Amino acid sequence: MRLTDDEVRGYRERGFLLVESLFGPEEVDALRAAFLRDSRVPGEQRILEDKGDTVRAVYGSHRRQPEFAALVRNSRLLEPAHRLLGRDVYLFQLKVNAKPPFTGEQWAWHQDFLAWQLADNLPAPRLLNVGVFLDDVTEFNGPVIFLPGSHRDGLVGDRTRHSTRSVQHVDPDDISLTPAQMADLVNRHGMESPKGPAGSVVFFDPEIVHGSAPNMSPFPRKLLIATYNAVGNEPRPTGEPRPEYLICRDNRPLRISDEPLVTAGGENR
Ligand code: HL5
Ligand code: SIN
Ligand code: MN
Repeated sequence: MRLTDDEVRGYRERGFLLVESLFGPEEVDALRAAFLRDSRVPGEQRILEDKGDTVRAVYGSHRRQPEFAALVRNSRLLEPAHRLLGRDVYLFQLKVNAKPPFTGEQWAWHQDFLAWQLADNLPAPRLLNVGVFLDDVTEFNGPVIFLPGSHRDGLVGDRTRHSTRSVQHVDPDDISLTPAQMADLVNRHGMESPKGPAGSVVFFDPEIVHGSAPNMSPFPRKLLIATYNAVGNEPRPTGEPRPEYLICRDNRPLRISDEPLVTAGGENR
């Protein structure tokens, strides 16, 4: 999957790039089945919504489900990662934000790199997020909203306001931008929410300001986010590093492998 020069330019300027229907319906079915299986595995990697007992997010599914292990090496993700980061990359984090119908809560306005700088002492924002839509994303089911170009402001505001020495997952609520900051940012950058059928992919920058509203629709909005880090930009934790399911320690460069996602997990698992 080669990005065109125009697409690369668009990504650099705007901080995100939507490519519709990069994965086909059978591949999406396989990924959804793998997520369903994985969301039943109890453990710390599974985050529940505050109210009720629906799943908010699951981390590190590539460690348990072969479909996700295959996905992170697929050329449709890895080629753009090589192109946009300009060097060897490894998988830094993989999560699925589940946004279930009716109960999926908001993801507060934030910049990812702040979380990783505070919690993991990550040196530089040399990462790429790849969001894979596991459901159709519409205006109704809580699409991610981006502030185009906001990544070029760098980290916004006073980071000493936050003291995230979390050993667990950092919820965007913990590092959220203030209403005053958001009013100014939206005034300067505007807002845009990429939408499209399941199987579409949105590439986005670790410093772009983003967030999403609750899902009050009857439709799920499962979003997988694979985050690649440039080899050489590993976290330098001062204390105990965060658990492996959150922040991968295996920094060996990923090599492209287009093993089919559909058969990767076997038929009847
Ligand atoms: N939950 C992530 C982590 O690493 C951080 C958030 O969207 C990414 C801000 O704990
Ligand atoms: C995130 O930034 O990880 C959450 C975005 C979302 O799932 O809406
Ligand atoms: Mn985020």
